[in-house]
Amino acid sequence: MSVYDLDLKIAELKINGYTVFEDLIPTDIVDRIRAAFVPMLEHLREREKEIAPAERGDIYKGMGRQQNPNRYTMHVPWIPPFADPVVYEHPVLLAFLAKYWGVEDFHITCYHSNNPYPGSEYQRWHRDIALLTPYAGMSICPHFGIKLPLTDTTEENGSIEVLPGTQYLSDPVLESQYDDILQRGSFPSVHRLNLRKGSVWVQDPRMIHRGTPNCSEQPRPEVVICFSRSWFAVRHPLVVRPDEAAKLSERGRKLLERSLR
Ligand SMILES: O=C(O)CCC(=O)C(=O)O
Ligand SMILES: [Fe+2]
Repeated sequence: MSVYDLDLKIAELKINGYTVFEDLIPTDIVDRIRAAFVPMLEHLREREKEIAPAERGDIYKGMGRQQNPNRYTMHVPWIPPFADPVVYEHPVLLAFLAKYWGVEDFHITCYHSNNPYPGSEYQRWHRDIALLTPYAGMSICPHFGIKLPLTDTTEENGSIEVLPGTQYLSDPVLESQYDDILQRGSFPSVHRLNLRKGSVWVQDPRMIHRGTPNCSEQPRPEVVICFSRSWFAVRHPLVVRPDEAAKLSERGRKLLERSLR
């Protein structure tokens, strides 16, 4: 395994609003997740012919929606091969989060995915979280998406586009205007995250970003495991079934203690 400079990675996350751990997960594990994931996503796609305001369906068969044309969100059930401790208990990721937050008692709170298909379009520029503190950018974020693309992400297949540094921008007047402002103004730091399969990236959900058109012939699935401080509430909390809970390691049980039913 490559060695990562965690202090430097934390500085990247703090300054840019994201950081990438290249080649963190063996690609055969990513392929195994993808092989089970895409059929479930296809099932959802067959069902979700219309753009829907809310996610629906059975979590084990494909709970999600068509969010924008040919772009699907889907919750991921906490079962193998999707829930793999090689990913969610990765020592580098856990050490990184413990170092960033200065505590060990953070939790896994959701498991979700973003999946542009051929024919998807630009999303609006957005954050994934409401402005937490208007007029005051908090230096520490209590909630992160740990994101694992299930394929290489490229200009062709709709890699995400980011505007680094905006995680601290806290002007409520600007919140509804990013699309217009970014189209008309000059923002040279805008760029795409083109990642090799096996890379994991950490996203500060406050950083402004958007999905882009997938012009390839294949879907571009990406799963996201949310890690949160113990006091941070999420909208769609993860549920871990008792039979899966019984298989957890001691660390896994602590990470998932809010989700055990
Ligand atoms: O993965 C992508 O293409 C971006 C999706 C996204 O930002 C969202 O749906 O909130
Ligand atoms: Fe987003």
